Amino acid sequence: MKDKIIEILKSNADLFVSGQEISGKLGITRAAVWKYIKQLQSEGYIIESVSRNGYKLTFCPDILTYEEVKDKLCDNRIFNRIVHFNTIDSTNNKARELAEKGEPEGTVVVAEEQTCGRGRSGRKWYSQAYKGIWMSVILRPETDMQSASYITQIACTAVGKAIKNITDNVEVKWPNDVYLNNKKICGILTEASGEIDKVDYIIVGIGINVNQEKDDFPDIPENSVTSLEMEVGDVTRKNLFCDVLRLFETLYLDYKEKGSSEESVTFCRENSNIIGKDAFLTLGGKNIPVKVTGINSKGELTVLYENCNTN
Ligand code: BT5
Repeated sequence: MKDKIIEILKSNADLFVSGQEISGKLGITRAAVWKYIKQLQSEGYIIESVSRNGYKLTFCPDILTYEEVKDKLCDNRIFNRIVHFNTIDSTNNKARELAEKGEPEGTVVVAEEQTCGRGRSGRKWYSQAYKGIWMSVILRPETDMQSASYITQIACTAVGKAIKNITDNVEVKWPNDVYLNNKKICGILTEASGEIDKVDYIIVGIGINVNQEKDDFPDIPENSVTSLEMEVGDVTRKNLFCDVLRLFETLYLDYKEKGSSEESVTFCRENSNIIGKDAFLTLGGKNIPVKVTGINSKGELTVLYENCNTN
């Protein structure tokens, strides 16, 4: 009901709409309208209320509800269904739960705050309220498990390109991080379910730091993580959220319909911050020193051992 009230107020931009008109249109009492207006005000909407005139919307907050992003998502073919939470444990958990129940491809789960945001191997992911974009998308490509790595490259590219539209010096750290000015600004957690040769669904969790300050990352070494606020100042989360989804969709549909992943593999290669660097390859519990030589056309990292060149 709240979204319907916002819709009515938005369609009367800068005009007062009477409580009676809203209650008549929605078939609810004027007292109920008032209750919803109060809730909207507590979410950050500024709604003037003047007796005998009614209500006038003067400001919309930077939140990621369907109502706030739908205009920018209306041309999307798949990423146009938003499931929004104020607080949730992890958007990846919720997306998985929905996917298990048959939720279709393209559903986007997004939360203003995650209480148990996680990275790979259960590592903690800081996801404070309104400070970033915490989202997970459900994909159902007709392909095998191997494709999950392409999908991570596609997500890195979408985020990388969206941030490049705001500022320069964006890099990708294979396989799942985006860096800005040599500091991690985004992490991606891809989780797949199905058989080796047939994916049932893939959940791509994306965390992008937007409004954090230095003190928001207490256990992480300074200068290894950052946010857009720390690097460039104020960025509107809802615009960035929609940009990422639009770019992601274009790259994903190219991959799904034409089998093409060249654009994302090329982006990750050209903007890589590990090609040419020394690294360790963990094999059978041992750390083997290697030099990273590139990213091949399958999106895999290529490395040089002491005596031979292998994937
Ligand atoms: C990742 O893991 O980078 C994947 C993070 C995915 C987060 C998204 S948010 C939406 C969705 N729902 C979830 O629950 N998760 C996904 P990994 O490569 O393992 O990196 C984790 C490490 O990054 C941690 O051990 C910290 O050192 C660091 N870290 C934690 N929070 C961070 C943050 N907000 N920004 C940058 N680095 C962070």
